[in-house]
Amino acid sequence: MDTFGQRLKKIRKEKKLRQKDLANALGLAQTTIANYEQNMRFPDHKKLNKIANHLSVSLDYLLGREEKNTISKVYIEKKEVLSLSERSNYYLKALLQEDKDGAKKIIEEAVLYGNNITDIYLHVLEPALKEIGRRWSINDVSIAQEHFCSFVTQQIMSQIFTKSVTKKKCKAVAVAVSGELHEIGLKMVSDFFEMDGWDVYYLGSNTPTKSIIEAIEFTKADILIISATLSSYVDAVENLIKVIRLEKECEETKIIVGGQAFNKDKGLWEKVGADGYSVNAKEAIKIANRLVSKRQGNR
Ligand code: B12
Repeated sequence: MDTFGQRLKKIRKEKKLRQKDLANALGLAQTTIANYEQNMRFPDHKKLNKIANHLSVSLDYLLGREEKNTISKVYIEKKEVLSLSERSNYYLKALLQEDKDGAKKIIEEAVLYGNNITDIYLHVLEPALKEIGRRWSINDVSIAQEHFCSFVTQQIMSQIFTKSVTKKKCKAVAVAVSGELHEIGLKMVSDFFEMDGWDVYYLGSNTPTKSIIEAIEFTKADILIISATLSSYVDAVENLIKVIRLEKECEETKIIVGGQAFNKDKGLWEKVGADGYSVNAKEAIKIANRLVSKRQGNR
């Protein structure tokens, strides 16, 4: 593996640039480039990004951590550090060009620049998925593209997700009812809980009522997280909550609901008999922590 200095020199020479040319283009002194190449100095993250952009290489390649320059074709055009919404647009473009490696790089770089995983979920991945849905509804994106984008996004989420080191001793079960196949929102909420120190028993989408009740009983869950995207499953959510409320062993469990079906009608969560609701994954944690501490206070 090359060091950063060796790699920089190699790329510069491949591009037939003199140290002076590169220095001028980046607004640096020639001696700075010479020092980088001799590993005497190391650029800060802004300069590193500038160098990578100017040379059209990925950060991993520039740092000598990768043997191949895997930078996204669409990403090469960008010149500055991106905001999260710009990053979301690049992510979407890469996905729609079936550029899986490029899409991953865009997200990995967001992590490298110190963005919170939660912000990347909410402000990069979620808007990109919603835009894909919008384009699908006007026949601008095919079903195959939509499936591919969902798959890559789930892979990326597993890749960047980091569990909290501090455990809270709080347990949650996460589900969507039978028939409901959307689960990325539910997974995001579950990951947020885990990052907050919760232990989540994730059952995912399309889960039968009986299995949900069994899971609550044996995990002794503090919270049940129910996600619904399609309004046609709201009745099933209401029925599920009714059944759970009749179970003696589930009486300590608080229930929160969310997802696009509930976001459309802000009062719906109360009508289905839930204990709480929130519009997104970040707020869901606050509601759950509040419900659990209230319950512990009542004991
Ligand atoms: C990917 C996708 C799919 C994938 C799902 C893959 C998977 N493994 O999840 C597949 C291909 C299976 C699919 C199928 C269908 N889909 Co679809 N799908 C989408 C798409 C593009 C993205 C969904 C997504 O992940 N969004 C991103 C997540 C992060 O957002 P979110 O779910 O809102 O979650 C956030 C919050 O709501 C909240 N939250 C979520 N859950 C919970 C729970 C709690 C407790 C709390 C507090 C908060 C919370 O936190 C999350 C993070 O902030 C959407 C577009 C869209 N607008 O979302 C369409 C979309 C949801 N689908 C739609 C449709 C119509 C369908 C189908 C009926 C299509 C068909 N004719 O077959 C089927 C239905 C399948 C079924 N029975 O469920 C429509 C729904 C329209 C409507 N108004 O109801 C949409 C909006 C597309 C569109 N613009 O028309 N779909």
